[in-house]
Amino acid sequence: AYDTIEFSLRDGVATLVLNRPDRLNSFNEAMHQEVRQALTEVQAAVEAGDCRALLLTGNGRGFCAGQDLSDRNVAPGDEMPDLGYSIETYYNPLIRTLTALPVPVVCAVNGVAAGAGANIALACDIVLAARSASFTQAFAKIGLVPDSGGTWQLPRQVGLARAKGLAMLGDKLGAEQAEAWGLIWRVVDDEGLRDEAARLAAHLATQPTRGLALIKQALNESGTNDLDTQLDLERDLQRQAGRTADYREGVAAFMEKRSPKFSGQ
Ligand code: T3D
Repeated sequence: AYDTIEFSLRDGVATLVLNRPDRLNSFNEAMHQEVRQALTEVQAAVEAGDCRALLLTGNGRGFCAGQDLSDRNVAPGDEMPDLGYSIETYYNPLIRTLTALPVPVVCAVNGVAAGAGANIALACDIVLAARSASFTQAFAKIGLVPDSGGTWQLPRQVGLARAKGLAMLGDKLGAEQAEAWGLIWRVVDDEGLRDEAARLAAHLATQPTRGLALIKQALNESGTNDLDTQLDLERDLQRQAGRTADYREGVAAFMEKRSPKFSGQ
């Protein structure tokens, strides 16, 4: 029973829907708490083998407009909020949880993704966006710095020139341009987005998910490793992957010319 989100776990897929549509699903304290609680449920279900993919999306015409600014409107002379505390307590743990979650995280960006909302989407593993969706690093327009990993993700995904343009101008980047720039996986027609994302998450949940978790780890760590370190990491992860039941099943199915049946073990 959540108020600001919808959460379900079915057939190995956890679905978390941001649900404050009148505020474009911006984060207030209650939504932070509920998202955290739902992700704790996801972590437990992953450990129990009951969850093999997570789908994140939003209700209404926005995906997420970042921080709810009505909680930040202070009169001159009043004490300013400590945004570092908010980042440390809420946004950073959220990004760390999504990044470390050992199952694929699919994000379906159903509308505008602004501020931290944009960077939460970019922290997911496979990002689909509705054709009408857009991404904006809105921070600069109110005197802030991109957070939630934006200053790390953007230069890696689109290069420094485009990262600086996006971060300093805060313009809306349309979904098709975001796809063309390599910021997201794919654009989907608006009306098909939710179904397509659900299909993709359901498909991933039937795949060798321990292997997928190791792929996620390898690609995430490649952001800071040199080639030598990455080669060593690949060796170690391949050793682990090579001991999974799903690897044995994958090879057996190939040799027997049949479809594999993966268990996530
Ligand atoms: O503070 C900390 O804890 C530090 C962490 C910060 C992380 C951050 O995310 S900072 C950045 C915060 N977000 C923004 O600056 C984005 C603000 N919103 C916008 O720039 C625009 O709303 C959008 C570009 C996202 C969408 O524009 P548009 O024209 O499609 O919609 P709109 O009319 O501006 O918004 C619709 C409604 O949602 C509107 O309310 P109303 O007039 O219908 O009653 C608007 O006020 C509300 N809304 C949108 N974003 C927010 C919001 N209300 C509160 N906070 C928001 N972030």
